[in-house]
Amino acid sequence: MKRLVSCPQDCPDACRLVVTVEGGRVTAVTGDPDHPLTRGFACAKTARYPERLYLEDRPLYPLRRVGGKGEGRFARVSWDEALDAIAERLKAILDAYGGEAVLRYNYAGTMGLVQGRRPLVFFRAIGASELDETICSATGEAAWAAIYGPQKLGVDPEDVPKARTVVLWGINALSTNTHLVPLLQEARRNGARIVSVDVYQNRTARFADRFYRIRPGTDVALALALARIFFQEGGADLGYLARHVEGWEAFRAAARPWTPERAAEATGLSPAAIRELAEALRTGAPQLFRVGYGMTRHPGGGRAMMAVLALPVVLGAWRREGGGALLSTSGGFRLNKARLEGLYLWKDPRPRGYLRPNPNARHVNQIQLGRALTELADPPVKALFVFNANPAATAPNAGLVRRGLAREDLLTVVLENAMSDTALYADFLLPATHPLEHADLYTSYGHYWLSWSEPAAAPPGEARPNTWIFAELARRLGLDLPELAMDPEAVARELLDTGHPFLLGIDLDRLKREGSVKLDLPRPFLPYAEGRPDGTKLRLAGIEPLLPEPDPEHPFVLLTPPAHHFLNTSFGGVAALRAAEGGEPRVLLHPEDAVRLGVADGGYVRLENRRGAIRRRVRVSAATQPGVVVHEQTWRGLDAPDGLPANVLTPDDPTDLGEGSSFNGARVRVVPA
Ligand SMILES: Nc1nc2c(c(=O)[nH]1)N[C@H]1C(S)=C(S)[C@@H](COP(=O)(O)OP(=O)(O)OC[C@H]3O[C@@H](n4cnc5c(=O)[nH]c(N)nc54)[C@H](O)[C@@H]3O)O[C@H]1N2
Ligand SMILES: Nc1nc2c(c(=O)[nH]1)N[C@H]1C(S)=C(S)[C@@H](COP(=O)(O)OP(=O)(O)OC[C@H]3O[C@@H](n4cnc5c(=O)[nH]c(N)nc54)[C@H](O)[C@@H]3O)O[C@H]1N2
Ligand SMILES: [Mo]
Repeated sequence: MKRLVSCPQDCPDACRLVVTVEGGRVTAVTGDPDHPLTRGFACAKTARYPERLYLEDRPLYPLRRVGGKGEGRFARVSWDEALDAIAERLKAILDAYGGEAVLRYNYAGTMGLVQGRRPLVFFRAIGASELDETICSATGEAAWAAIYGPQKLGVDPEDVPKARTVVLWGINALSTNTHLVPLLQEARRNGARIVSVDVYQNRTARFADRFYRIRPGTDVALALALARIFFQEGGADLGYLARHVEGWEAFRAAARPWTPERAAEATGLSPAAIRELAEALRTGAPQLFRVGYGMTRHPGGGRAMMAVLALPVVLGAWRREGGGALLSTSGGFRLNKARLEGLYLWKDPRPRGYLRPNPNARHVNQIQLGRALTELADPPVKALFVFNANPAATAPNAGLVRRGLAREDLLTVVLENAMSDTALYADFLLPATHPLEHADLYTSYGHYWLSWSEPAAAPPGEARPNTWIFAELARRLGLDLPELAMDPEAVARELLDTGHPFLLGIDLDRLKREGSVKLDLPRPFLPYAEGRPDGTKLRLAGIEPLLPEPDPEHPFVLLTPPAHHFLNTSFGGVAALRAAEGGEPRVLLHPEDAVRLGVADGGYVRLENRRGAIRRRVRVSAATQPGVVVHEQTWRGLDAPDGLPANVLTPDDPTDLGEGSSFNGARVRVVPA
C-alpha cells in the first residue's frame, strides 16, 4: 500500500513523500513526483525511514531509570506507573518550588504544528519557565526583521529559475536544501550564474560556477565592500532606495571605508575577486541571495546577516521576479495561532489548583541550558521535560548540559522515538510516535506549500503522540486542558480559521483531498518591491562590523556545519548513514596545518578549549583553509569514539542580535593524539 505524507524534518524542503507500507510498517520511501518542489526524489536521509523508524534501541514502552544518570539502563513500566510517578514528583515540585522550577526543552524534531507546538499548552498552564527558542534561526530572524519587518517572506523558490545571478551565501544547499537544486539547475540552463560564498569547499561550493572562500565571520566586510562598489561604481538602485527605503544613507556611509583592498585583508579574498563578484551582481539582474544561517552562528553574526540582506535592497533586486533574498518563507503561513501554544492562558493568571498561568515567568535561553541546570536558583530547575530535541548533543557547551543532566535531584522526562544522548539521562523515557505514525499539519520555511499528513504506519509497541502524553499528565494534575485532548484535525481546523488572504480557500477538507496546497500569494509575488508589506519603508542602518579577533591560545576556528547524511541527530541511529559519513566523526584539517602539527590523514587529534576536549580522526583536505577545522554535524555523542559530541567545545554565548547561537565562534587548540 502506498501513502502520501509530509516529511516532518527540520529542513526547508518540507517534502511530500510516497511511503510504501506493508503489514503496518514503512518499507520504502520516495518523493512525490507530482509535487513541484519535491519532484519525485527523497533525500539521502528520508530514504532511510524504513530503518530509522524501527531501530533496535527505539523506546517502545515507558521506561524508568534503574542505572546511574547517563548510563541508559532502564526497566519497562506501564504507562500508568510512569505517568502516576511523574505526576506525583511534579506536584511535589510545584508545591515546594512553584511552576518556574519546571522547564521544557523542545525544538523542531518534528515540524508538525500539533506534535511540535501544542504541548506548550501544558507548560503555560502550570506557569513553567519560558524557553526562548534561539538555537537555530533567532539571529537571522532578528536581522531580517530589522530590515524587512517581522514576516519572513523570502523569494518564492518557484521563481528561482527567473534569477540571473544566484548567490548561495553561507548555505550548503546541496546538502541542506537539496530540493532547491533542480531549480538552480533550471536557472543555470536559463543563463544564470551561480556563486557560493562559504568558509570551506562543501558540495555547494563544488556545484557553483564560482566559489568565494572567505575567513569565518568576515561576511560583513565582504558585503560592505560590495555595497561600496554598487554605490560608487553603479548598481545601486537610487530610485528604489529613495522611494522605499529609510536609513540607506547611513548604510552607504558605513560601506564607504570598505574598499576592496580593506575587505580583502579581512576576508582573505583578493581585491580582484571582490570586484569580480560585484561586477557579476550589478550586471546580472535579477539577483537572488539564498542565505543560510551558518554566517549568523558567530559572535557578530547579526551584523553579518544584516549587511548581506541589505545587498538586494541596494540593488533594487526585489523589483523583479526571481530577485531578492531567501532566508525563510515562514512568514507566508498566517495561521490562527491564538490557541495553539496556550498563550491565551496568560489572560487569566488567577491560580486554580495547579493551573497557574504566569505571564511573567522567567525566560531561559535554550542555548544556555547547561547554565540553567547548574546555576539557576530561586527556584532551581527541578524538572526538565525534553521532547523533539536532543540537547545533550545539539546544544552548545554540551559538557555543561551533561553535568546538569547528571544532577541526582533533577527529574528528567524525555519523549523520544529513537535513542538519543539526552534519553540516556532520562529518569523516565517515554515512547513517542514518529511523525509517520500520527497526523499533523505542516508549514515550510523553504517554500509556500501547506500540507496535511495522515499516519502512514502503525506505532510500534506502546508509542503515543506527545499531546497524548501531556494530556495524561494534565489530567493527573487535575488540569482541564481540552486543547491537549483535541484530535489533530480539530487543531488543524482551528489553525486554518483565519481571514488572511494567503489562506483564502484553504480548509482542512481541501488539504485532505490535495495533501499539499500552495498559499494564495499575489502574482507576481514581489513582497518588498514597494517597501515593507505593511506599507512602511524598508530599513537600512549603519553597520559597525564585529570581526573575529585572534586568540593565540586557541588558534583554530572550529566550524560545525550540517553533514550531508544527517538531519541534526535525528538519523544518527541509522548505521548506513553513519557509514556514508565516514563511519565516525572526522575533522577536516588543511594540509599546511597538518604538516605544521605533524598529523597524517587518518590520524587522530585532540581538539580542546576551556569548555572541554574531544578526540577525532583527521581528514587532511584543502577544502578547508589554514586555521579552520571543519567538523560536519551532528553526530550523536554516543556514536563518537570518545562518547562526546563536538558541542562540548562550542560557546553558549549569544550573538550580537536576537540572543541566538554562536556555534561557529568556537576556538580550539589542536594537538596530535
Ligand atoms: N543534510 C542536512 N540537512 C539539513 C540539516 C542537517 O543537519 N543536515 N539541518 C537542517 C537545519 S536544522 C537547518 S537550520 C538548515 C541549515 O542549513 P544551512 O543554512 O545550509 O546550514 P548552516 O548551519 O547555516 O551552514 C551553512 C554554511 O555556512 C557556512 N558558514 C559557517 N560560517 C560561515 C561564515 O562565517 N560565513 C559564511 N559565508 N559561511 C559560513 C558553513 O560552512 C556551511 O557550509 O539545514 C537543515 N537541513
Ligand atoms: N555544533 C553545532 N550544533 C548545532 C548546530 C550547528 O550548526 N552546529 N545546528 C543547530 C540547529 S540549526 C538546530 S535546529 C539544532 C537541532 O537540534 P535538535 O532540535 O536537538 O535536533 P535533533 O538532534 O534532530 O533532535 C530531534 C529529536 O526529536 C525526536 N523526534 C522527532 N519527532 C518526534 C516526535 O514526534 N515526538 C518526540 N517526542 N520526539 C520526536 C528525534 O528522534 C530526535 O531525537 O541543533 C543545533 N546544533
Ligand atoms: Mo536549524
